[in-house]
Amino acid sequence: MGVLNVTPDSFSDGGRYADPIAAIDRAHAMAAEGALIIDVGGESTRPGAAPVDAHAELARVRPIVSALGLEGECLSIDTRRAEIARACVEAGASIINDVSGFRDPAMVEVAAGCDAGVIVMHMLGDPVTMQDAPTYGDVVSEVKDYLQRQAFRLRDAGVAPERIAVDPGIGFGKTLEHNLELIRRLSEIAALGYPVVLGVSRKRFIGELTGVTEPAERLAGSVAAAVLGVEHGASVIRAHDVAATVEALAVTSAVLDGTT
Ligand code: HH2
Repeated sequence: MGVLNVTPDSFSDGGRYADPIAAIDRAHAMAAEGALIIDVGGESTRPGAAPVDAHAELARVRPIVSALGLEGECLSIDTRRAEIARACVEAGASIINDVSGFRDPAMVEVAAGCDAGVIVMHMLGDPVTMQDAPTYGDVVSEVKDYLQRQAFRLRDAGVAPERIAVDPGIGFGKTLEHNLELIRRLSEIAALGYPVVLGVSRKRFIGELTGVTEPAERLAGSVAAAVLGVEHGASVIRAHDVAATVEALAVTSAVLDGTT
């Protein structure tokens, strides 16, 4: 899954693809590099980010989703807002990626009223406060229980289980140790039976481990985390650097299960 942030302020690529032509070119480039899904987002959810106005978010994402949808790309819309999810599914998105894990009943309703895939992600609180001393008893069991509960809510509303994927939400209300524990024990989350999506690309914990302060330069650490994620059960890797990630995962799957 290639990341396409059409925002002015995303933590690693804010402003680069705010122009629709640049965004569409970037989507084509990621597809050519091997991305099977393009994840379009119009709101930064980096720690401390304030929410954007719904009109502004829709104005950023809808033209891109419509243009790419017409070309038949597999698109995911990264949003916490029901009206944005609905408009983008109508415009051609086939996956709703909600970093707030379908907490909003209106989001569950949108999911139930369409046939898009859904990604249920775990986040502690909201982006403004999530990194204020996050605490858990056992981070893996708490995240797993939350994902299972939210998946049941979706299923109760009529979303077929085959449409659901889960994501532990690396960096969303987690310390370095929490992130490492979640990757190390990702197979426990995969045991829920839903495909696991993992977003580690360029994140702060990679910088904390490597000393690389510029997010766009965290490639080696990001690829290492992606490979380990797949080894521990991830099915989808959300990445900014698609070519390098696709190459690394080709080797990983060949070694793990003979897929060449
Ligand atoms: N991470 C980010 C955004 N959306 N979605 C899923 N499912 N999993 C993730 O880990 C995830 C996500 C944050 O990364 P990015 O989009 O690069 O930054 P920003 O939120 O600043 O736009």
